[in-house]
Amino acid sequence: TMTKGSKKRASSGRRAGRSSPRKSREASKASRLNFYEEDLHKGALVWHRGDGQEEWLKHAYLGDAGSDGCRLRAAGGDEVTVPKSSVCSCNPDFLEGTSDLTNLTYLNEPSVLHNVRLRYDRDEIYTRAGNVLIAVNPFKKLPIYSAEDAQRYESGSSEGPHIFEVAQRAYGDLFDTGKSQSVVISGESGSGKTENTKFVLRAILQTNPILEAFGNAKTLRNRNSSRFGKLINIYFDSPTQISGANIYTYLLEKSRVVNVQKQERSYHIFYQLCKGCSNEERQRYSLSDASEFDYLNQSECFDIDGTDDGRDFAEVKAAFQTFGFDATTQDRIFRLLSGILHLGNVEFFEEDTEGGLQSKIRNAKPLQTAARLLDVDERLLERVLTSRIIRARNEQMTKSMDANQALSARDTLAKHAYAALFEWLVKSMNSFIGKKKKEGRSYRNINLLDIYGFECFKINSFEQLCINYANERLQQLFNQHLIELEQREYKSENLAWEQIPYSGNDDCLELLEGQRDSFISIIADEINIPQASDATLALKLKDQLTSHSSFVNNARDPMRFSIAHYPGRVEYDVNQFLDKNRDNLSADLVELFSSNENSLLCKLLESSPTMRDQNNQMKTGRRQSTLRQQSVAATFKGQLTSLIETLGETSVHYVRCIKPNSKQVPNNFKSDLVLDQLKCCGVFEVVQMARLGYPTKFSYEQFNEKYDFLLGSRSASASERDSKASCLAILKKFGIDPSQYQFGLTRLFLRAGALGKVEQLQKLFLKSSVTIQSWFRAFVV
Ligand code: AD9
Ligand code: MG
Repeated sequence: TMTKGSKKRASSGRRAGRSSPRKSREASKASRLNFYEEDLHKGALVWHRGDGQEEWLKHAYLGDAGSDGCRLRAAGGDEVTVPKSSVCSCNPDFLEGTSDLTNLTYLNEPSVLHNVRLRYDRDEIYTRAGNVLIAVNPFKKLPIYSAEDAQRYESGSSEGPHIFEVAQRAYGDLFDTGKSQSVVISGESGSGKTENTKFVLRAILQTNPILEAFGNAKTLRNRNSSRFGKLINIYFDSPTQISGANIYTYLLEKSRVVNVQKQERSYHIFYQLCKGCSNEERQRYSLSDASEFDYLNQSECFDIDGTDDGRDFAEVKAAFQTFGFDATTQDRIFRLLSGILHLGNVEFFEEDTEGGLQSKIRNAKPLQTAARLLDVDERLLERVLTSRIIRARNEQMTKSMDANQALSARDTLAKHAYAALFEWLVKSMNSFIGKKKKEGRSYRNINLLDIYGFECFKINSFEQLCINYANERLQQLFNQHLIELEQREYKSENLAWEQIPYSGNDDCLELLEGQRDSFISIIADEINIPQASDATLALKLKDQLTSHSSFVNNARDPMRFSIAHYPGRVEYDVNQFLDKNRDNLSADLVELFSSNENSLLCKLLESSPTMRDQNNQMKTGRRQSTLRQQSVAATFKGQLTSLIETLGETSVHYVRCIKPNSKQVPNNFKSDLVLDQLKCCGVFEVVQMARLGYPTKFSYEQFNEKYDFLLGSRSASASERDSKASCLAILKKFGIDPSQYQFGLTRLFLRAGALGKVEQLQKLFLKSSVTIQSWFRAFVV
């Protein structure tokens, strides 16, 4: 668990590693945001939190008490004298529960928290923070997602913060600006990303039963946790014509197929299959209760409260139908899944032979059943699980494997089979929903991103490192888009502007993915060293990264270290890092896959990109060792980089999901937990930017061209269009306050909402009706 304690330590650890920027940030926050004594009259309300108290409480201000203290009266009537540093200004009553945090007069932590909490208590889970939508997970069904609700956002009669509003805006902007759009939904594990994505995607929800059954699982953080990342790309021919969609997936956690920790589950589909099959299917796939399968019973958790696996299985089957998977194909999929389960029941023992320890299969039955279901030869399967063929020049030698190696070969096979099935399902769905691009057309698109959220468990492995790394990249994009680039532009345009300090996460990313001396670079080298082990990797990591400010060594345990991620510190264990990064199959397993072309398993593995490369290498006789192998981490880095590039070419709408409690229960708001999330994801800085910044920008020519019609019949000449003077005339004519704009070197900069009045006028001219529904309506399958 990311306990309060560990977070505290995490942030102080980071602070220690950092020098002035962080300090000045704290100082300026304190002076600018917290306590404005000059505004106060006697009896005015302020926030106060005493030492060791969890909540901020409202107090009445009574007066200055000298030497940095002031007198307050608590709600109970007691008078106290407290340090000013424990007091924050309170917003006026009429702002209580405002739907946009940028409206708040005082943007201090208790005020923002109070506002979000007040709304949460009223089931108003969405709040705006300027351009960012904050969504607090209600952990209960709210009556705000009906077709009528969507309709109201579509027609413009509802405007409150809502995920439908974001969808509507993305859609509207797509056609207003002609620029592709993205909706990026982020937040910790269990905060509501996938649910919000589904609301945006309502009408193509049909994709979800399949993706979720195969890619989601119960974790300690979330009963329905996404174990893969996905980007859904919807492209349009015209405003009402969706021409297709494409799903890209990122790094499925395949270790879950063979390794599940207590209280968690493997992928939903396995339990659905065991629960939902008919008697006839049960026989055909030799299925019994989930508890009969070692891959499933190791975690001692089979059911999820509120989830009916049998019913969900029916949904998956229905979705298979919709997506054109016929009965034969479904049968092959279920055979493969059952085959994996039976494979997991194969056990080994070892015998001492001349050639070393030789593993033997203890129980013939599961092997036989697995071979039958996977459509591979039983003897061949037995051989590849228990021995390895070494090819040297013209000779072949059989080398025995001990029981551990055999187990590992078995698990490797199961993991690869499942991952290949997942890849293939996505590909098949894509060929169904993705229509061919027509030549010479330019397509506009909307991207929806829903990846796995930041995770911190007691023991964290390579999967968590990848998940958290992906979140760091997204956080960096967020900072760059909303805070950094914007301020850089003000500077280059010579605006009068006082920098809003923020703590970026570039340090941490440098540690993770830098060209040299980073996790990824060290892992990439190490997997190509034949003698390397997890221990040598750990040694190198510790040796080369210790001086890094985001790296926290664990001196007591040679295999462990922590990283100071933007939401807090996470401890990782290096065990299995190397295997998980090499992620290859032995030559024998590759051979197994080419043995039967009727087997779905063989077909999938042969055509999966990673396998294909390996297979080709085998066929051409080039040995692994002569080729530099790419690590899984480096491949993932490449995928993330291209994802970020894709998003960078679009206008991004951010949704930040917040988890109000760790118990996954409704009506439970843990202030410190929420505040931590609001702080570390940059909400305070974004609101500051939105209030003080100039988000609306025009070149002088554009502005003149767009608005000079409002001046009456005169039409500006080209030279006038260029001039600041003409812009100023327009601004003045419409009574826009000079505090609301600045003239930059090349562009006019306006505060948010400055053009409200002018825009309203303009709307009457250009009545546009865009709809949320219509972009999906065309798409209902
Ligand atoms: V992870 O990173 O994939 O582990 P997510 O995707 O952020 O995580 P998810 O959307 O799966 O979290 O939400 C977790 C659970 O919270 C859901 O299963 C719902 O039970 C619950 N939830 C989230 N958002 C809503 C909502 N808007 N309305 C009702 C919700 N319930
Ligand atoms: Mg999810």
